[in-house]
Amino acid sequence: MMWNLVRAEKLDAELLKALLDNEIAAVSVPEFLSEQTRRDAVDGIERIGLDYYRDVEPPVGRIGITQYEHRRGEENRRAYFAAAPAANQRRRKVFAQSGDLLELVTDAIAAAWPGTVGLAYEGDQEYFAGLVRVIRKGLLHCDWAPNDAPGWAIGAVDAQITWNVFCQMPESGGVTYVHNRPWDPGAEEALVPGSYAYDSSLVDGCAHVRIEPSPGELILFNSRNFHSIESSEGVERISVSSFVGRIGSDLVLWS
Ligand SMILES: O=C(O)CCC(=O)C(=O)O
Ligand SMILES: [Fe+2]
Repeated sequence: MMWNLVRAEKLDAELLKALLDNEIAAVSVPEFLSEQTRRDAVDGIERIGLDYYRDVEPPVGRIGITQYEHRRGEENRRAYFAAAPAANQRRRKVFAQSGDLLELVTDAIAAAWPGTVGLAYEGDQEYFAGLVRVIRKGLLHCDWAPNDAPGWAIGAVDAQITWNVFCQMPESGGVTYVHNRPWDPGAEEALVPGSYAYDSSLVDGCAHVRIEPSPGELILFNSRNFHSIESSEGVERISVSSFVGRIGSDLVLWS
């Protein structure tokens, strides 16, 4: 298979395996959400309202919590698991009218995958998954739990993908770029001090895909690959997402 964006009507095991093994760049399921579901989701998000990330520039609005922000120290880790059940409850409330988008995507993946698929657990403590975000611009970064979450249960994944369902998109901009450049220890040399971003020289000469999401679309890609989101203006770019990691033959979800 070519390292390209693949359009599909639904997910299957072959596509998921190709993503996990970085044999294809991304999978798109256009019109994953019906127009009614999409509108109900946006209404639910607007009713609850957004918070903003601490110390992230440009600002990223969101509903939910992230492991990434709690990655350093035992106290932060405890705080993440203390907050996760309420954050999962809040997500269910946001999507009470539309149907829980995390559940929709989990079901679509579970229907495709031969192993177990579900929320990640740390012993008997659940992770949070299903982050709502408003991204004005996303700098070059990757999401790779063995590096971001050593010592956490998710740190044991041997492959990681991210899914995003797009609830609202600006008329122009907001394009996602995914580069065929998986994280390796050498990449840390390109980390910009005091930021989550990496220097763009890291992906010079690497193949990439340009993804222009439409409202209602589901996009999945291998998040170990470096990726960025072009700036957008006007109507907010609203997405819901989580990571999916492979541990043995099982898939676990978290944000
Ligand atoms: O919003 C996007 O297109 C991608 C967001 C992102 O960085 C991720 O899902 O890991
Ligand atoms: Fe990301």
